[in-house]
Amino acid sequence: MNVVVVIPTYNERENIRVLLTKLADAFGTKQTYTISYLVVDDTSPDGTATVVKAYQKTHKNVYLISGKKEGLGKAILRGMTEAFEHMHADVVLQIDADLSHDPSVAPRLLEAIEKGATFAVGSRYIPGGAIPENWGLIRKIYSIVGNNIVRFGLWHPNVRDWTGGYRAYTRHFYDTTHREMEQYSGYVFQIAFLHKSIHHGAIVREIPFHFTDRLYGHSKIAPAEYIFNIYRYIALARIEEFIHGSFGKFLVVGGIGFVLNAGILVLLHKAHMSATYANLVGAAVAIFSNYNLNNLWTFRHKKISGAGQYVTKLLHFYATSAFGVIVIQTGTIALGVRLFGDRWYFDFFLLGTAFIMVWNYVIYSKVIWKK
Ligand SMILES: Nc1nc2c(ncn2[C@@H]2O[C@H](COP(=O)(O)OP(=O)(O)OP(=O)(O)O)[C@@H](O)[C@H]2O)c(=O)[nH]1
Ligand SMILES: [Mg+2]
Repeated sequence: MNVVVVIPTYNERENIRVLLTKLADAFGTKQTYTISYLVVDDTSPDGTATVVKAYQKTHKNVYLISGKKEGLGKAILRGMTEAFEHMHADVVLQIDADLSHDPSVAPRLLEAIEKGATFAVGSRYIPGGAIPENWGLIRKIYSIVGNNIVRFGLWHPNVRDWTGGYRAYTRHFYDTTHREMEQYSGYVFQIAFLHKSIHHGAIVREIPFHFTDRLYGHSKIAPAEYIFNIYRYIALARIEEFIHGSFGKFLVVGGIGFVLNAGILVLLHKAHMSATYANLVGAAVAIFSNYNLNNLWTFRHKKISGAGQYVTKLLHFYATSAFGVIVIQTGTIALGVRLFGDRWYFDFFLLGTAFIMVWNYVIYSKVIWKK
């Protein structure tokens, strides 16, 4: 495993040497992987690069790239590009230079990757992790609430720490997301990268660590500046998921099924088949179409394959669809007509249809196409 530790720096003259030394101590010499360090400095006016260059004289595995200041997100992206495209990294470990991220935890992040995770997250919010005790109450609340807004807003309750930049990940997530990532900066960059990686199948493992305040230098990130962007990211991501996600596709597939069902009903009825039988044929064809289109498109990320599975699930699908139509939809009509009279039958047909849509979607996503 070829690991590149990416360290973004802006005015970290007092910290960078200490960090590099502590990381080297933490990894020791026993590890089974090769480790290089890549400092991504934005031509810090305090001369961080000079300190790094001096350090390089005695440490051959330390690299430096310098650029103009474009913010933390861009710096990390530049670091990833260099690491994955030019240094042939399999894994990037990303860590802040200000010693807020306890370097002794770094080997544990890599261990998680070796054990099968593809995205290891240093976490302040799981047992064993912590935010600084000396933070004022307001800052603590701010940090905890902020992370929970992201966690529940994006609806990934099992991942706790979204904004800390202490992580290790495999190259796949760089390959699949780096083009989109250019538009994000600051905390939103950290959130978006983790979120998009999860969408690309990341196996996330959180490793606890104690976050400490920086000892030297100044903070470059003004949290308030990013709050609006975080909300915007969450809102846009959710809208996009809704439109492009499985529910939208499920509706399109259902629409096609509806057209098939109605078309066959009308055609066969015109050919003198009784409406009941004609509708049964139409429904059977529509259900078959729904099953295959949902399998190939709506839930293709959880596609059913193999003949045995395919047939079993098809039978389940027919059974749950029949239950939906007979019990839920027809039941709603029967109950409605009984309570409110026959003239409302069509309204209850619509209500019953809405109920089956919910029923079907839940059964499809939670039972039939369960991962
Ligand atoms: N290359 C580069 N690094 C940056 C930039 N902004 C921040 N950094 C680095 O990114 C890391 C995190 O930035 P910090 O300023 O510590 O942000 P923070 O952790 O939210 O704030 P603190 O409360 O001060 O720790 C540090 O290593 C910074 O040196 C930038 O524009 N370019
Ligand atoms: Mg910091």
